[in-house]
Amino acid sequence: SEASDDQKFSLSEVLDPFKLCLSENKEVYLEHYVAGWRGLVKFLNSLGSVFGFISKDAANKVHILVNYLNGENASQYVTVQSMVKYELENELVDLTKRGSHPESGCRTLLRLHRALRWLELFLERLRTGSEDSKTSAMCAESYNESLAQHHPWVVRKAAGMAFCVLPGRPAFLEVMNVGPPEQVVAMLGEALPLISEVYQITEDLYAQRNLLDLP
Ligand code: 1PZ
Repeated sequence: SEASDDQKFSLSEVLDPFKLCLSENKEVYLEHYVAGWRGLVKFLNSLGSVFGFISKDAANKVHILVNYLNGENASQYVTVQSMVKYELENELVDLTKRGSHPESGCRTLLRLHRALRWLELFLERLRTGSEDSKTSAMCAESYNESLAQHHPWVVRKAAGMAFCVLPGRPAFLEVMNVGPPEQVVAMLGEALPLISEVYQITEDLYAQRNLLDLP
């Protein structure tokens, strides 16, 4: 590749932030959560322009959250827990239908949160798959079990077509830029439980507050 080192994606750019996500009392730091997503967007871009419509949407959501992180109410956006509390108490969330807060932190993060479940399922399949297993099938199965349930037909159709052009497992592990396959597998094995925990904590919080269906 001709890309210089600082442009080249490495899997640790995604996994390290997710490792830093949890505070001592198990709150989710928004800054690290968003940094993990930045890494994912970069990775998706490195896979080619077919994924542009996906990475654009994710990048847009990352951008919305970064604006809150750097905005005048930044101190309310330190953790997902504090964000939820602040936005709900100040009626900054459209709860049942789209209204005056179409880009609340809560609804924006919910979209990434649902996609994180897809990621968890997909990376687990990638980790445990054999050399000749099809990443496109792993990707589609994970998608159908998670995100697809929240997407209209036209998005599911487009996603399905994008999955078809994914490279095989060896090439896929290669673009993650970690080293030999065993090393990628080890890194995934170490990071996946942490991603799961971040997912579960967010899921429980959203369920408790009745936010899982935000428009
Ligand atoms: C490695 C291959 C990557 C496959 C990615 C699998 C996910 C396919 C998702 C297709 C989403 C396409 C376009 C955007 C849809 C939006 O309508 C929804 C809902 O947001 P709203 O319209 O309510 O504002 N957006 C999402 O569901 C967020 C999707 C983020 C996908 C991120 C994928 C991360 C990939 C990481 C690569 C390892």
